[in-house]
Amino acid sequence: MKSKWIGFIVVISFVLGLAATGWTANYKPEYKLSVVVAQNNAWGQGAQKFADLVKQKSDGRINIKCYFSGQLFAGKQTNEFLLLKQGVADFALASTINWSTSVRELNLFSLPFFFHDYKALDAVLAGEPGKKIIRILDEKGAIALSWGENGFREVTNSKRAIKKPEDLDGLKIRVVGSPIFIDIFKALGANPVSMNWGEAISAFQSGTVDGQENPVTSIIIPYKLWQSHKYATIWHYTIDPLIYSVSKETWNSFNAKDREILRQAASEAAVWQKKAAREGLEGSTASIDTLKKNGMDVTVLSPADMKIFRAKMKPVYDKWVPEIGVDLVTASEKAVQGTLKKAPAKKKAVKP
Ligand code: X2X
Repeated sequence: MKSKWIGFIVVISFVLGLAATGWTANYKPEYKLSVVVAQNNAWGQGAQKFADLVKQKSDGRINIKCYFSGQLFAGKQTNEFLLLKQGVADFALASTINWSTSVRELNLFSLPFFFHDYKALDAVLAGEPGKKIIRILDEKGAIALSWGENGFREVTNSKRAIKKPEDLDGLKIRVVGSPIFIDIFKALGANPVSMNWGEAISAFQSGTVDGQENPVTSIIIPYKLWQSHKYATIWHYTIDPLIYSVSKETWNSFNAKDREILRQAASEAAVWQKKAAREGLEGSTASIDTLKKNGMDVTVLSPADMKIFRAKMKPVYDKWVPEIGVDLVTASEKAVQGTLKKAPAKKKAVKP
């Protein structure tokens, strides 16, 4: 009888002890986080930052391992969303471009010359369009915890300076395997080829493609693309937000306290990551200077130059706006316009 009581007390103390440490039976020893790029840049480092914060805030109970350079999807980056849903990855710090073949609304960010500055992007993400996209992702099986950033995408190539659409004529440009990019570069007279990032790096080195498009601070500098490309054109033609995300199945396995920890860690990591992605670009020319210092010939398009490129994009808009959703594009346009409004003129002092 006595030993029965002792056994009972031991079991109860064990359960209470585990509850105090926050132990939950169905937690995995390791959660997998997918990242397309290496750890040599703000994107990869932002993923690691999130994993570190989660570990620290959960006292080591939630252990996220980052799989860099597309290790989880064997190179096919446009499969990332499906792999997250299938449980190959639990988490991702994902580019909207790579998910846009699974979630068509994400092509919004690839509409050419739609977001002209960070203010426009921030307004869309913080406003109703951003919230709508988060709801759509949720319906499709991914919980978006916060927005990170790869950045405005600029074009580099080994052949010539691109100042007007004709300069792109016949250039073989590597793009991500997302159809809107093929349409954009075809409309500009180039010869786009889709390729995964891993293969793209060797294609730049061997010269099997003439050029590519990616953000300056996040990709062009850390990957030292000046080693293959002499010319860069800063044209901000598309923007590439990142999504700190978790599959719905994995999300549902966490208790409320740990979900809060994940949200907190994702918003803290995102603040750091976005700042790092904008470093040397926002209110600074440091990143452009780095390109020049490394021998690149940099063309910065003026708003008037960009208008000439934008005028060529009509077929892209005609095809892709209905695909993305007219309502979503219109609401985003409104948010962008809102950022252009001039501050109200100061009232003139009334003379006595
Ligand atoms: O493949 C690219 O160009 C990259 C790294 O920017 C993305 O994953 C969208």
